[in-house]
Amino acid sequence: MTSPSERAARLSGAEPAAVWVAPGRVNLIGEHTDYNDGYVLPFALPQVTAAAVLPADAGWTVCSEGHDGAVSFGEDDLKPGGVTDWAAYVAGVVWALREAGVDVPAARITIASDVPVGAGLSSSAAIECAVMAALVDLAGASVPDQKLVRLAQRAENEYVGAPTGIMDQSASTLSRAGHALFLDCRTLDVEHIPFDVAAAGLAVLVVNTNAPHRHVDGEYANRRAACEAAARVLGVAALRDVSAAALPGALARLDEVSARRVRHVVTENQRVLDTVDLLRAGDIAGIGPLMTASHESMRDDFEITVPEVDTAVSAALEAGAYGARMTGGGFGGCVLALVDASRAEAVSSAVASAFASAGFTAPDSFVVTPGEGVRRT
Ligand code: GAF
Repeated sequence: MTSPSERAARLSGAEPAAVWVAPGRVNLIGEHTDYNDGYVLPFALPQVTAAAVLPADAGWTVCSEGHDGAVSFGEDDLKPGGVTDWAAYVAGVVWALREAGVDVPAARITIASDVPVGAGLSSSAAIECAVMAALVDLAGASVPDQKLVRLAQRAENEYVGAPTGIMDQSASTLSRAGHALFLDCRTLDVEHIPFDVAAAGLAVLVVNTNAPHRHVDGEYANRRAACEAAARVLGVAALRDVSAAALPGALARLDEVSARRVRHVVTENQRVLDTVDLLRAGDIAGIGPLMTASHESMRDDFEITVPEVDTAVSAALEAGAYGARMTGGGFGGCVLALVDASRAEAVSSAVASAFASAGFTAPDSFVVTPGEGVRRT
């Protein structure tokens, strides 16, 4: 099968001026910590979205191999709500760049992708980051990476209207092959942590549960609002400012549900830091229990899992995974399992059997290694 960049170039109908690809991501650990100014540890997937761009006479036209017909928009549409549905991710990028003073030339933009959509693997950020890099290139502009990340997040938050944090755009832009991206979401400081699972005889298995996303937008916004409300009650700028030592005192000041939300965020931040310490020491298998503890915290305290992901985690652990957890925003999506490389098939089969017994739609499983962030092809 041809690559997304080849397909995007072919669909363009003429030789593109530039083709950029940006990856989806998995998050090794650190869920719902990004909008609390905390820590995350994602890595880029080998699967990418490609954006091919060609200069045009006026306005912007977007085509995607995943959607029939082209969507065109002009300057008058460059306000939140001006373009809706899938093309909003592209219009939002044009809008955010222009808001930042980049003179985005008229263009025809063609998209092709291997990142599964609706699976919590950050297909939205992959589109945003690929289109942003391609348009900046076409404009002949120079924009620092951290600024590109902020602008892509702005497109998603303000133009598309999804109140997400900064993790996905950071992972898609800043990741390095063979490394996990340790990101401080307050400062945007990054450290590339070597994550060579294969050299350790291990593998990261992604199980796409294929569970339909349930109430995902409303529930995500609701969790974010609960965290921000709790931070106000506790008198801190963000939950990042509640240390593990201060947690018992903080919990005593909150109602029962808010206390569980806060406990997830504070303990999850600590788990990211502990995971990074273990990886720095070269102990990859040692992070397994932290992954599983993260899952239990998402299931019991943050309440963002669904039966399919809980079943996938339990089945993977029973089949010998070192650790397993849901990755991404929740309410469906994918599970990561850290396994011996030689056991990847067996764990994948065990999860499939557990799904069949439970009457769930069959899952898809695949092994991933950390890929490179956004790049020109
Ligand atoms: C989604 C969001 F887009 C991220 O910002 C992050 O909050 C994640 O859910 C949960 O960790 O992917």
